[in-house]
Amino acid sequence: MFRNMQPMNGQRDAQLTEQVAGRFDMAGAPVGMFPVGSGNINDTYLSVYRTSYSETRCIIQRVNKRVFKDPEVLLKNFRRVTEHVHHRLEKERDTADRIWQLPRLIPAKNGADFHVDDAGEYWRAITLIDSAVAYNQAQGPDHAREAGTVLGQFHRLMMDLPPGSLAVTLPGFHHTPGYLAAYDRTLATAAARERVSGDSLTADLCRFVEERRDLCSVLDAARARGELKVRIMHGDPKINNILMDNITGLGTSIIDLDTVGSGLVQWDYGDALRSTCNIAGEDARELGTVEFSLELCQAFTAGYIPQAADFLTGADRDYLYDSILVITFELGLRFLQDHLAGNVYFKTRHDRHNLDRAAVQFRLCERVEAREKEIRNLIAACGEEAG
Ligand code: GN1
Ligand code: MG
Repeated sequence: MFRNMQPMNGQRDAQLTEQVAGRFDMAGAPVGMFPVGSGNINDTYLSVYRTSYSETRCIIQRVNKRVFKDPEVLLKNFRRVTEHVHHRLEKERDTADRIWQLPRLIPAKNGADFHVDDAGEYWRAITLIDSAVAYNQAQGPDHAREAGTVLGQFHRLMMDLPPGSLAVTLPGFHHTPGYLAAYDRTLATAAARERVSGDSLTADLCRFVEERRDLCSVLDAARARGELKVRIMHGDPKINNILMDNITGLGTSIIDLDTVGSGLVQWDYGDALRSTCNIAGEDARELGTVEFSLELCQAFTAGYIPQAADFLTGADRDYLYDSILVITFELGLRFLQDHLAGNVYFKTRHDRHNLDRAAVQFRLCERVEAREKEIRNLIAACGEEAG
């Protein structure tokens, strides 16, 4: 499924293969669980099974309980969302221009939707979307357009699922003012103040936040005024959660459904764009290489809007630009807050990882701000083209 999802012999986790892989209802005997993917929250494995005549594979994940406090609710949502989408896809199959896919839960052998191990950790198995690949960065305009098509298609399929029908898996997710309040609380601690005063990059990033505090309420205020409507959205549609079919070259699936729930489609558009159009990637080493690509923005939006034409209102379109800026800023703020709190939320590879990530997102904000007029114009032009 992922480009980096080929199992490597040396990485096989023998203990998990023995203790976890066999708990799920897969044909054959488990022969290996291999760490794959690049998620910042859950741990993901490719699990391989063999019979005497075939091999099957699935994805197994350990749910991060520090982030998702109620894993059973998460799995209930997963089932609800995937059943809804599969039902719609079956109904539309004859008129669709491709085979759309979405992973399905594979039950545990005891019939539950998950397996809980002796340490109380929650494990789930899902089907592998095979012959498809996800990239950490956009490969060009065709890829970006397909990614936009996939997000628009997902939103379209979600529009008849009432917002209240899914439980909240992460309270406050994408509530930007809440992240600002959490940042303020963290900043008030002695440990955080020490991190700021001892380091000029940290101090610069904190200044960046001070200059843009008002940004945090833009989408929330539009929702409160009734301009933007709460619907079901994905929550995490970054480019590496969108799968491209290796055979047809078309977008085929969106994965990572843990944050699907009620919210604004603008959150998704903003999150997808901040990840698709950042040509240097989330982990850019050189801040000078961070740029927001207008070409990729145009391509993504040209893929998204025709799929979303039936439900996007004029006000929805008016806030698409703002959503890019707000969600980019929000992610930078979340990384910075986590750095100041001692790296307790996102997985990190070194002590300054969250700080570096925050610097990249804030630089991207500056590039988006510098190109506001062009971005607004190209979104409007895509809208007109779609009618
Ligand atoms: C986290 O785990 P992953 O990589 O799918 C995060 C997203 C961020 C993303 C940044 C539940 O997603 O909100 O945009 O990192 N997910 C959660 O890479 O916080
Ligand atoms: Mg995710």
